[in-house]
Amino acid sequence: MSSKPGHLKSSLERALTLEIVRVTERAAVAAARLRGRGAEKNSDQAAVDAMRRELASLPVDGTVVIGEGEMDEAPMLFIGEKVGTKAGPKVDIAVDPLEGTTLCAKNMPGAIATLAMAEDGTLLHAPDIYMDKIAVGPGYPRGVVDLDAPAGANILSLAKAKGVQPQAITAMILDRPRHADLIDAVRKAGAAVSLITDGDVAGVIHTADPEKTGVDIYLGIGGAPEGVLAAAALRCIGGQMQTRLVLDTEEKRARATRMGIEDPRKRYQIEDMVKGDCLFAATGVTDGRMLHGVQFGRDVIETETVVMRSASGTIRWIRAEHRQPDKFR
Ligand code: VTB
Repeated sequence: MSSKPGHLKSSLERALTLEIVRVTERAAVAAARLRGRGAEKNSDQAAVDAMRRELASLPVDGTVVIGEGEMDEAPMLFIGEKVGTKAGPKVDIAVDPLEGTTLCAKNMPGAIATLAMAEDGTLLHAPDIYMDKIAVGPGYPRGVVDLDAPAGANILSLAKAKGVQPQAITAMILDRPRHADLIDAVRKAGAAVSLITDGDVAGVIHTADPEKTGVDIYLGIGGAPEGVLAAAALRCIGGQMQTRLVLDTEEKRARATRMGIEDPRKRYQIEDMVKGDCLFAATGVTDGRMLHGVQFGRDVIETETVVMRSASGTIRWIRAEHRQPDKFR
């Protein structure tokens, strides 16, 4: 089942699922060594270095489409950087080696190392700007919530579809002053608000399993790159997500145009952000609702990773015990 260099396969090879786990594990361990040190830049850099090193040996012909920034501002994992051995399928890669740098620096819950991979040319090339997002998990009729509807109406519609009172709905929202009205509207509709300080990739993913996470809906404005990563995860698990880039200045509109975005007002669905088959992986850096963080034992390092594949819809939770801690150096 190995593919020849340059050969484009219709679906991503199954074996790559485990390969990408190694990549997010390495990044998570590197960042976790600096947990709680108040060192945002250093922990991010450590995660970037580790991820880049691992990506170099991945059997793909990859291009980073969501990365650390545009070429002139990021020396590593910049948008457009080629990664992998080239002996494998042509793929788009989205990375956030440390999603939640502040969470890691303060050793607060929810920092992850994450990566998505999709067939060549199928991931939205989103500039590093804001994106308005709404997401719910699987099992609801299409269009149950609408990015352009008032928040209260979305809560009521979701509650009805779930067969509960709005009081039984919880919305997850980033704790930012820009969300004051949104938070008010959700509470007025009767729902509870679960605030997070950072980490909206995980925030969106929480909606996929409300029984476990207690989160029914994700709402609000966060990073666009994080939006594409989250969309890749939901493409694998199921669920609905609608987004729109926040292009509120001429400069941002110009950047978006340069990245190939033709309609600045476009409302994206999951399949507009991730057009084909994809894989998604995330490893916990700090403990979170979704994943345990890295644990450093005397002779063993433990990691927990969730990895998903859209072609089969399989979600694997991989608890790894690394017994040669030196390999992480
Ligand atoms: C979110 C969150 C990230 O940025 O995307 C957020 O998921 C949005 O930016 O973890 P602001 O902080 O400006 O609101 C992060 O917090 C950091 O990348």
